[in-house]
Amino acid sequence: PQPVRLEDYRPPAYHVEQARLRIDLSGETARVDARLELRRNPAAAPEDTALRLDAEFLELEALHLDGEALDPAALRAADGALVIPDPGARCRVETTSRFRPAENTALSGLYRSGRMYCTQCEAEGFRRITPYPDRPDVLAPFTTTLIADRTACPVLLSNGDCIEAGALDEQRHYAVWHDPYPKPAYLFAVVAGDLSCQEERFTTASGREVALRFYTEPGNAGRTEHALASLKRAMRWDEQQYGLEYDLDTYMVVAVGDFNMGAMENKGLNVFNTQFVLASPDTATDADYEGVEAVIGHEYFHNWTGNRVTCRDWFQLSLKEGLTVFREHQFAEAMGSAAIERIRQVRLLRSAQFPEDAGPMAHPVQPKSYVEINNFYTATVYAKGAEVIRMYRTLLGDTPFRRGVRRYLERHDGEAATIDDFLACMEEASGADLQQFSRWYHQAGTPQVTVRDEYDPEREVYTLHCRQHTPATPEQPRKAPMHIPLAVGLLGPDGAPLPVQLAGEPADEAAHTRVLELREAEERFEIAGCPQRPTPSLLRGFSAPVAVEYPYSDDDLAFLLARDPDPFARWEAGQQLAVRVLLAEAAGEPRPGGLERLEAAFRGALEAPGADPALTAEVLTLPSETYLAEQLEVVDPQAIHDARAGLRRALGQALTAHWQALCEQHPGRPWRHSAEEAAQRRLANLALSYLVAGSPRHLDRALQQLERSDNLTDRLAALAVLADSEAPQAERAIEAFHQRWRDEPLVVDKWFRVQATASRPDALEQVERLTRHPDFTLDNPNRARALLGAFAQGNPACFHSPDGRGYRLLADHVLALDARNPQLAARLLGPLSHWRRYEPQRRTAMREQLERILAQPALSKDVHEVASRSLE
Ligand code: DPP
Ligand code: ZN
Repeated sequence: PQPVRLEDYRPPAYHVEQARLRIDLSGETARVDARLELRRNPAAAPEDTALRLDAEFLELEALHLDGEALDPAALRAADGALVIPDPGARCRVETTSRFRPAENTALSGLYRSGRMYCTQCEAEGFRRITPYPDRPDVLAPFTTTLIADRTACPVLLSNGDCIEAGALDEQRHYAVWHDPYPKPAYLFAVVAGDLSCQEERFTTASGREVALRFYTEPGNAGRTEHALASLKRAMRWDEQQYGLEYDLDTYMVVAVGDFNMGAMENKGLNVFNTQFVLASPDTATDADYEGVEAVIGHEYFHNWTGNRVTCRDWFQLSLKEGLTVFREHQFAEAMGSAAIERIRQVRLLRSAQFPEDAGPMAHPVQPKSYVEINNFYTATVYAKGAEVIRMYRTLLGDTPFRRGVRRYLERHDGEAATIDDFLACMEEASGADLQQFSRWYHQAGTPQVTVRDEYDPEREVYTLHCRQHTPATPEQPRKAPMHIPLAVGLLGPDGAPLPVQLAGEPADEAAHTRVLELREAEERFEIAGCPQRPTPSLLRGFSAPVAVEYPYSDDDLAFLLARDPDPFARWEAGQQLAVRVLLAEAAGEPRPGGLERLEAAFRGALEAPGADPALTAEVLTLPSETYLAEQLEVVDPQAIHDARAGLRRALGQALTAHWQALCEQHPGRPWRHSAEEAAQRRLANLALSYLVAGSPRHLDRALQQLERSDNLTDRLAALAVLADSEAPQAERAIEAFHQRWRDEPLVVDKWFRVQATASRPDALEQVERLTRHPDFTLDNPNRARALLGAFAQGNPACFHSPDGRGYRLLADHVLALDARNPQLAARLLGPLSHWRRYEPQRRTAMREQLERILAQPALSKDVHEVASRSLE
């Protein structure tokens, strides 16, 4: 397959002025009649006179150009597109096509999920509905007539507002929807089915009355309360924070059980994976409630950053995703605890994005080429992209930053924009020169910042020497220095925060946290007015997506953990202390006194008066096995696992009384959704897991909790502890849980996930067995991810079984899935791409599976690209 390159971008030859669709879903075969009014694009190159209508998965029945019949077969290009050589300056194209939604197992385009019909068009699904210039820089107003059986599909939805509806005959009815906002085809959606609806109203700041409608299959009615409340908070927050209001009379969200992504921001008609919209105490954990609020916010925020202003081409994906993830993060920080939110963002970045940036799939936030765009909905584009947006704010200040966002939205409203357009608005709004900063979009890899210091007691000057280096990544052997905001604080020997006053600057510019701007490969910063040698607190708030190295002593880290006023830096100090102890243990050279020091640090955190329980829980959570592996050149996952499990056991035993006390502090009231109570539950459940890690005699506590809890958070925490155990009563409890919840797909997903990630030596055999469980299916993406994705990513020791069985298991399923749902297959394949990092036996076994996959005939572009890039 040929790659698509950014440098080859050409403006579209034609614009669509009007798109009219008639979609008839009343039979097994969907029939789509499209009428497109087109006009030559004056900005197109003169030689680009052919009209290209992408098409795939469709049977083309008829094609008319300005009323005259053409033979579609004669105009089809090798990739299925219709290419009409020179249809004139203005033309009308009418097509009739057919396809079978039930056979659309790729879940891209229009397909069936359960008993309803729904769509997913991002990135290139619309061409599976009707022939169309399926590229984001072609924007059109859509009018859509949807026809279906009245009993099977009483609800008919599309983008915009419903302008007409009625009966067609005895069996069928129709609805006409009109979306006045010109949009690219990837934001198109239709839904048809027998759906329950929860409706509420929202009045925008300027007085527009908006109907908010949440649709689910009838069995899930009553589970959209939390999502609705979250949506209202998001709408209000965007008005207050950015002055952005909703712009249609209806905002609809539909919950769909079979969905490749988390959710989709289609104009006026969001389609959501059930996992990110449904919430009830029996089917969603505290973390799921937070996830729903975040994703509801994310998709809503896209209405401006993504829909009103969209992307010129898919190389600009981070223009909408990085910015929208950042807005989602801001929203979460405003609704809950900013510090906790930030810690979670960093955890995710380090466990998903850093490895990506260090592996064969590494790509810049703005990739330069792709074979299959679906492979570029990545942690780099999303999470690192969001960090880049955060850095603008850190460097420019909040007010200029918001001014820049406003300018960007005003200037490009109704247009398809580029990352350069956004950067230009930021420069204009702030007066700053961001040319060096733009490298964050173009250079892949995680910059490494090395800091050394010296202290001059005579001059009372403390000097930080900073060196930066970005490692080579595929196709980018050499990197130029980045513009890095490094937020720094200083602590005096007594723990007091010291003002950071750069030498030569007036004292009144001093602040307790200063953002140093790194621009050179090496540079130094002199800080004046330091009567004693301070301890530096570096990268406060995680001010840049970099890895910082400074030779802290263990004492320094313990001191920062106890005293740093920046909560992120405090947490980070604790994590780094744990990393040292764990890596030394994994290398077979235990750090003398390491355990004692960590135990003391944990004890300090547990006993700190007035501590925030949410932050305490974060501090007491050891770094993940993935993050630990990231620190090593050559990874032995079993050694890492054993070190971490051993430390958990030791801490479980050393602090038994503390854990017991915490378990008993559980709220005890009937469950309700609240950040404070969620933090208490988190801490209590963490305590339970340490207790059981310390001694199996505490298993009964987990069994009781499983039986007595009134909510999924506590049940699942107990279940996870039980899943690690091979005791017969634990196995019975797991079975009973399935019996009790077998009719709740989202709970059954968790049941699979808990077993896939269990810390027990036979987890691989369990997963093999579970792939044959009657409830397991590759046809449902959530289920496939719950078992196979969770196992490959969340159970490194067992997935990386040295005999290669875990790899074979994954490869078998990737191949089985490839012909049905290539997007999902490619995603599941991801963990194998890191084969080079492992010790030789595993490395070879992983490579063999990648080679075996690549040797298959008729592989999808999706899987082919991941497998071949991995082996390059
Ligand atoms: N655009 C969706 C989202 O990130 C996913 N395709 O919101
Ligand atoms: Zn998004």
